[in-house]
Amino acid sequence: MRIGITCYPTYGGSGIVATELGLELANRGHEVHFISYANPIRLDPGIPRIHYHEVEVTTYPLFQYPPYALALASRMAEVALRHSLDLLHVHYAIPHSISAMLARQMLARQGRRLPFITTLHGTDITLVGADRSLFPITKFSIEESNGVTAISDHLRVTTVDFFGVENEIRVIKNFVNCEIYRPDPERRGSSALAPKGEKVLIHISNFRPVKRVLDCIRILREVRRHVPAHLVMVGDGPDRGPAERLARELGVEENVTFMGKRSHVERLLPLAHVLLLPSEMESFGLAALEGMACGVPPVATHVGGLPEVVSNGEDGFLENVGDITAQAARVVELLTDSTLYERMSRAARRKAETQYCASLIIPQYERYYEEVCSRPAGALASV
Ligand code: GMT
Repeated sequence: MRIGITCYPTYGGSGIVATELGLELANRGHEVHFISYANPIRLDPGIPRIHYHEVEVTTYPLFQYPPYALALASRMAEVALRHSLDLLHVHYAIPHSISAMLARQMLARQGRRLPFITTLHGTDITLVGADRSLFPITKFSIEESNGVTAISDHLRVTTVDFFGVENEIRVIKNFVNCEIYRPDPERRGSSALAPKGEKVLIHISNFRPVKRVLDCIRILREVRRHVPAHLVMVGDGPDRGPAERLARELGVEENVTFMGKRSHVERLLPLAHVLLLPSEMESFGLAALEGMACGVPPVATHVGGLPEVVSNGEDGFLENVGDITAQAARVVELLTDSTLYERMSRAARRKAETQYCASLIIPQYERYYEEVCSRPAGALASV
């Protein structure tokens, strides 16, 4: 098939899932066209069957806000016509699905069909969609999509409850490439991350408030009362400064490394012992899955879709949001009980392999594409 993919190209789970999906689809023989304002972060150049089309947005003194959604719609229509795309697959509802809807209408004028699928990732529903100014258009964008997927059962139920939409929302869970993300027990605790041979804790996120990155610093301080440990913070965002400040205030700045943005986290994860994910909300928790594929058990929070990914006490631990004492105690348990650690590390890898490998999930997207494209034209809303 010829598929157009649109996502936020910067750091963030939805962009990562969209990019990895495109790479996997190209690997399976599909032509994949990324349409976005920048090259997606994990997309290296020169990959066969992967194409990138930049969206340029005109600035004009009259425009206080550049009209990105409209420029994107124009580019989608242009790319779809020129490359005979079979469908568009947009990640994150706002504004991508509205742009896709406009592109579909533009092509319909020329007698061409261009169905589009919207994949909901979480904050597009729980934060952006929940905002009063965007609620009606988010609901409309879901209703207008030819197909809608959600990355967890939890997000599907939340979306239906919240918006009262009646169209089917197919759950296709996030995935991980189990060949690229794999354990490397020999290098776990490598001096590259822990100069003094301490145990290594790792956190990966976009450092937005919803991730509660400050809790990672507090957890580290608690853990260090029992076990020598070093915390590696990967990513960047609004809470990086406050986290650095807190590390200084708590006297653990020497024990935390802020690495900034990294595009190859599969090279760092296998070097860590435990992954921290103390989020306020996660519709899925991709970082937890990536860690698990590398045999790194997550200590995370009991929220959103995380219980679908992490089986508490089997392949990781889930505790209440903000309960630093409980989360730190779980980390200490893992770091001091090698039998427990090995059992959980193996179970985490096994879960990723048996339930979340790209080879299991990508065919679900392929079947869904076929299904949406083969529906009779009348079944395509507004076409
Ligand atoms: O968590 C973020 O701030 C980024 C956000 C995104 O859309 O980029 O992540 C969401 O999508 C990820 C990929 O599907 C999920 O793993 C995250 O759980 C989800 N984040 C939230 O629901 C807060």
